[in-house]
Amino acid sequence: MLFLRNLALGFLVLLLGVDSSVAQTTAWIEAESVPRFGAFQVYADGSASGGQYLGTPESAGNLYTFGTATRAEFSFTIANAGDYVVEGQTWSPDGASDSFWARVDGAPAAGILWDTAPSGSFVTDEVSERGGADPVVFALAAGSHSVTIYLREAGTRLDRLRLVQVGAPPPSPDPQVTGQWGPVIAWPQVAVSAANLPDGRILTWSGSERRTWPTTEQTYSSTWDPETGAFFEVFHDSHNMFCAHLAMMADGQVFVNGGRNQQNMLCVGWSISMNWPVVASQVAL
Ligand SMILES: [Ca+2]
Ligand SMILES: [Ca+2]
Repeated sequence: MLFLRNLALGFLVLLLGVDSSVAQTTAWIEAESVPRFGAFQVYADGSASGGQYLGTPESAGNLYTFGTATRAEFSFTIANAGDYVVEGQTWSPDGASDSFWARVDGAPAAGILWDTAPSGSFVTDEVSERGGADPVVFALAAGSHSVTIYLREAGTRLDRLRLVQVGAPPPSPDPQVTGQWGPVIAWPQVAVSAANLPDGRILTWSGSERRTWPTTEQTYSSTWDPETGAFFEVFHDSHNMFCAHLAMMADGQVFVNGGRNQQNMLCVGWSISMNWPVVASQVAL
């Protein structure tokens, strides 16, 4: 297991940038700047963002059944798909001037009854639904979306709106913890066996040819240094180590037992001598 873990760590070196998902908040849109219809009017107020807000005179009356005649149309563009809330700055002067209707992308058909926060000044308040969610969360695709605010109670004031992404965006992976995939590496051979050497290099070898297998009694092997990306190749011409078994020895050498030979051999090498001396032969199969 230790060998396998070390081998995995040895390969987890690599580079490249990754996607980083960051919660998105759109810019505020001033209510006085969007297309308005019906009884909505622009009022001057030094405490409002931009010095103005959108409202209706009390003479406009209340609209306790949803209707579309008096409305203000906001348009937002978001780069990230995700869950969003609509954040507004509102002023609710009294208990009969503290609500709007709202819809996002024309839904729901009957409108959302948004009770705006009681206040004596402009405050931040997210679109909520009476008897329902507070705030209401909208699942939005990337792209353009409309938020439309409608008259419900005359005298309710709207300064500005924006979209705020909510929920936990996928965390950016920490390459120090998870590793990262890097570019494809042109390996010198089809690696049929591998060992993680004590100094961090990766030793691999093929059986017979580099990328084919005509059962010639030879082996192509190489080390790869993950710090430099450099390969060092050694060709061994008397022993095909395909399907051989390997073990890491206490002194850091790699011990290879067997392979494709009719007369199997024991090879040991690499850490010091950088070759594959045959140390013994086994009984013929
Ligand atoms: Ca009112
Ligand atoms: Ca404003």
